[in-house]
Amino acid sequence: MTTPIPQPLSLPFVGNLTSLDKELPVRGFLLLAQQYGEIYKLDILGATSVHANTYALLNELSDDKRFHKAINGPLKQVRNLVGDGLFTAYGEEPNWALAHRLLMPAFGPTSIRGMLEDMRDICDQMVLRWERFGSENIIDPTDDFTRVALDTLAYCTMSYRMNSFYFEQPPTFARAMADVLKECFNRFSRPTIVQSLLKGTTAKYFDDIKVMTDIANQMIVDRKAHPTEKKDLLNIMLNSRDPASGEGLSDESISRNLLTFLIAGHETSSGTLAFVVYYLLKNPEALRKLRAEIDEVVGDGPVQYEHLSKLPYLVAVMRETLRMAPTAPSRTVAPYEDTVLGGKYAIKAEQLVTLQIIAIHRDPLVWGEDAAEWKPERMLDGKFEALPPNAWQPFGFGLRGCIGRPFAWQEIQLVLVSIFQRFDIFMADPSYTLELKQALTIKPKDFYIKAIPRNRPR
Ligand code: MNH
Repeated sequence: MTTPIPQPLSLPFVGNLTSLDKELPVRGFLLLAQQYGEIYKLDILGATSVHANTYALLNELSDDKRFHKAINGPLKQVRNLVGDGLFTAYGEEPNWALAHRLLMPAFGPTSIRGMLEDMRDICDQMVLRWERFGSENIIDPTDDFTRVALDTLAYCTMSYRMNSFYFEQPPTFARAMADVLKECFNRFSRPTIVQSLLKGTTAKYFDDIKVMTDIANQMIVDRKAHPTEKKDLLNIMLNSRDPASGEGLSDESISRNLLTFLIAGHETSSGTLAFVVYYLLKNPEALRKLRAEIDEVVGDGPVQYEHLSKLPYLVAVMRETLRMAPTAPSRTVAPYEDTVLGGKYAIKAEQLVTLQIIAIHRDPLVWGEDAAEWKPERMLDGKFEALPPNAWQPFGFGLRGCIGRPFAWQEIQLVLVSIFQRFDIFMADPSYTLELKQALTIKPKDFYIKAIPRNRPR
């Protein structure tokens, strides 16, 4: 016997459109999870989506044999830019498997370790900026972290200097990318009829896509004309061959993946940095503990690779932040075949099922009654390792899980250590409490800080 999946009252023509929160989708989904519990479905303009909100369902849905990643919504629009690049490829597209095999080692520990100096180059630009700003200047950390993340990616993947810290306005590439991503989101939210009327908007969208694609293609042409020994991702992609078939990546696939790393890697990382700073400022005791750990392990000299594995409290802070504020707040899968979920909900083959990770990460059955509180201690002393399987999932799952995780982890650690080592940081408005903004990812909204160079006793 199966049970029907609950659904909010559906209106003629628009279905459940009114249940969506257009400005801040996660807010709407969290509300629906409170109202409907573990699962609900929505009909939006004729398309049905099922939404899962508990750990039990997440664990069942984390199974590459029964479910595959679905490319839908804004993600499908992102294909206009990067096509079958790793992030947006359909699982059956041959370039996904080839790029996955060839790129896994490129994102392995040795390779990422080799990028530390390039990451430091960019991080130091931000630190210097904050130092020169002085203590009275108000800093928009979300904005500066976006510059760090984007510049780091461009530099580490293709040795391209975006130089975001040198300009008030974002560089052409960054501007085009921000506009394209925003428009991907808008295109997905608009009815087709409205979309077809927006000729100018569409033309600009494809112009921006061309701006970005031209830069990536030019990188490949330049590198082929002037080869270097550097082990950036561009060289790795140009030189890798599949051991089995001897096949390499086509120039088009390399270009698409270069752009994919910039897209998949910059907002997720920068949002995480901003959330960590927010939670630390809200929890002075945690900040004090982190400070003590950094002072003891790193001191006031440059962060070395060896330090990064000796910062358990920092790791707990990052894990807890990604639990409370997973910057990619949901992911969508579909079953290969008709199936039954949770022993009672019938799901047809290829029915979209969205995992509301932000809601699932607060499931009291896993995280306890204080699940809605930020407490890094719950990730310490083997407690993280003892979590039930798949309970913590900010980086997705399985075959289609995040390939950039070690890259992001090292970069975030480097930036956090560098700023808390050197600055006393305060909220510009001490009464600020977290508000979110959302495009493809979530970030803190209207969050501002001050950074005062630290006066440390020697
Ligand atoms: Mn990342 C996939 C989260 C940093 C490159 N990433 C994913 C997924 C999540 C995710 C979730 C799975 C999405 C899905 O199932 O639809 N990623 C993050 C977070 C951070 C992050 C929270 C930082 C914090 N990601 C990065 C960085 C890079 C990167 C940095 C690149 C350097 N991510 C990817 C790519 C994929 C991905 C590429 C797609 C992998 C695949 O499908 O084969």
